[in-house]
Amino acid sequence: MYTRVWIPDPNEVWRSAEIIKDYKEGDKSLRLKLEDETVCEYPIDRQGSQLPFLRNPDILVGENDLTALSYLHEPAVLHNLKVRFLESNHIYTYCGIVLVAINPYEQLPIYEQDVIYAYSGQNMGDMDPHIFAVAEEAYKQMARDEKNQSIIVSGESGAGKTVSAKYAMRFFATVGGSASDTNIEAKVLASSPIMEAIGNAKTTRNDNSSRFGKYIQIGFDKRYHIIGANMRTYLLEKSRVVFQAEDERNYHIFYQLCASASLPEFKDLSLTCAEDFFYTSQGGDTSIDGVDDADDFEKTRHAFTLLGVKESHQMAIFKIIASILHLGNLEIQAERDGDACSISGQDEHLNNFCSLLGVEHSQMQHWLCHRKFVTTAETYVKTMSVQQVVNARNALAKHIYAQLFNWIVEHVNKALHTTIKQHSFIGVLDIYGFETFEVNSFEQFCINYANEKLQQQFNLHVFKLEQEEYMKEQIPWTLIDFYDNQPCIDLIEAKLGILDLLDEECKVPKGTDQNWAQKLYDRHSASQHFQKPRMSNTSFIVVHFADKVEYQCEGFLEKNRDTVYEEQINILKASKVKAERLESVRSARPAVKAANKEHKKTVGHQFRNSLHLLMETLNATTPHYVRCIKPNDEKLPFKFDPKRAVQQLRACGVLETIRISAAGYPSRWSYHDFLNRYRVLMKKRDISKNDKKQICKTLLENLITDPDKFQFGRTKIFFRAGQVAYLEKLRADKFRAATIMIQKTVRGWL
Ligand code: AOV
Ligand code: MG
Repeated sequence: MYTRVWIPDPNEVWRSAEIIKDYKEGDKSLRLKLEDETVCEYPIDRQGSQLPFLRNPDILVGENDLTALSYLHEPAVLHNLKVRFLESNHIYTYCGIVLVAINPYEQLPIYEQDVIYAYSGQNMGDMDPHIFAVAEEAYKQMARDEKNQSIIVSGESGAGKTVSAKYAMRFFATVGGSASDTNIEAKVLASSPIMEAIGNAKTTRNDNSSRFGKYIQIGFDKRYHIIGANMRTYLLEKSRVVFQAEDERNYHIFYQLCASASLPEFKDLSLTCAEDFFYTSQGGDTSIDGVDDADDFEKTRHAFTLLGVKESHQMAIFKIIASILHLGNLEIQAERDGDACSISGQDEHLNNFCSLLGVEHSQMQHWLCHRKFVTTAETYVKTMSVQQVVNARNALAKHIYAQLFNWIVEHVNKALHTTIKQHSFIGVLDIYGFETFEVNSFEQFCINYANEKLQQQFNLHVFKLEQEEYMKEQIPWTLIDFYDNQPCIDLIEAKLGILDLLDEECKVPKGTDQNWAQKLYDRHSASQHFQKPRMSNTSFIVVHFADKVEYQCEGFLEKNRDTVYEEQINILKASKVKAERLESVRSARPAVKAANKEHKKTVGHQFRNSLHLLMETLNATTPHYVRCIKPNDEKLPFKFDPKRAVQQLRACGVLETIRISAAGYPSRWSYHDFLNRYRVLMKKRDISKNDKKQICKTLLENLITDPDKFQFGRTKIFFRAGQVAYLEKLRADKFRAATIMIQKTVRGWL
């Protein structure tokens, strides 16, 4: 039998081949036969260190746990996932403790209630890999270890994180359904459509992309029934409220409301279709294939009602949403030489904005176009240019939306709150995935920074767990090093790192994005994770664990400061609308005032703190990891693009986990299973012995000469990578020899 290998391929990433001439030391190439029977010479360097990766024996292909593979390398992992996905439509595969989930882009009949019941109470290894199996494992461990659990879902934009998180929550709602009639499970599930309406939007990557991070803790009582939940959210992408790139949309709720504008109860909102508003039409296309915004709006309202948000409060929410749309349509006219401008008192959108929010019309008209400056000596009012007015107006719109978002989160939390004592919780983390666009700004920087932190949490945990297993099995083990992304995290968050320098530049009165860029170049050019692009003085590159990303500095300072003009806020505060939900909009901290104080916290600073808190929380729980993979960019069902898949496997740390496993003992068999499979390699007199452990020892010491290749644990035998393949070959040879003998005998008879 020829040695089967993988060679690199520009399209398939890895391609199968056979070495048809034995390799001798000093050979400059290998003679290979490809699958299409062509023969080629494959160049290798003199030491033979570039020998191609070896293929796994066929018995291992299609394994539902990648760590069972004997050769653990990228081509093996990719091939195995592909075979499972394309040949048997299996979207889930384990990679040790990680569940890999490939987005099928097709509704599969694997999520019904009876499937939940089938997984409930089962052991992870006994069933096909599934998100329900991971959820069950978390539920079981919560009870067994009396410890809080987390399900951490990651993967790039559109990979299926939000869908996975929802299925996990559905599992808990079903198996942890309470006996009482509080309907708490339904309420926990109802939080999803609400949060998606106000925090998800269509991007070029995903029609339903989460633009905020979410950690929802589901609380259980002593009998492990759901008693309530609490949600924490992370940095909403506010810029989307006022700007959408081509083919993208604003938050769904705007379109849902516009699609229902003709309903009699919404007459006062003075809305028309989404094409008519600047804040909802910049992306060009206001619709999403397969989505009916009016239908979805019904679902959003229903969810609000289920959570106990009164009709009057719902109406107040919709009024605020509508007011933002009117704000975006103001007609701002330049005056004098362009250093002043005005908005007509007749502007219908200004009228609508003011009446919807109950704010004073002439005041608003004035302060949208003027700014007050306070110095120690005097207070004076200045006019603003059109651009300044637009910026201030946009800042106000973003501010109102963000306050509304926070108010709704608070309200959802109130509805899910319980006074019953919580025994333990399971947290489900669903954040925005790592992303790179044509133009990357502050938002992408924060999103990718969050993913960098999560990756580190993952590395530390996987290593710790792996090494603990060796201790438990009493395997001699010296702690080993692993790839640590701490240097990249330091570059971002340590003293005088990117965020620190950004905060400093924000404090300098005449600070600019450009000056900040210069300071970054001066300070960090030596860092391995930082690069200055050759052709640009206004951008910088961070070498993230997942990919290199170039960030445009323009706008960082403004987004980090996040200021809104005090005068505009003051008018909102004086709003005559008495409904409670405006409270938060009115009592919003006037950012300018705070900025004048020295210690106003910047967005970057707050985000860093909230991530630290998140890590603390996660580290205090037992984590369960789900890694989602997006198999193609066209959103086609069961299409597997190996290039895209491999890029994500590299990025999301699945291959890292494999590497970690490869440094240790990736394959393990219980003594019992090992005997069953390799009985054929044993001598009769050895098998008759009673001590299974001893039989295995005798056998392996005979078969594998290098004692470093295996270890005997308390209950399992541990193998280094490649050993199971070797044993499989011996086993196959043995069978072949037996077959030949039988054939000879039979021939002898004839
Ligand atoms: P994301 O959360 O990972 O992206 P989603 O969970 O929103 O991605 O998934 C994107 C789309 O893929 C969904 O709207 C579904 O159409 C489809 N999909 C995902 N998982 C499944 C599944 N298990 N079965 C069927 N279809 C699925 V982002 O939020 O953009 O990072 O910020
Ligand atoms: Mg999502």
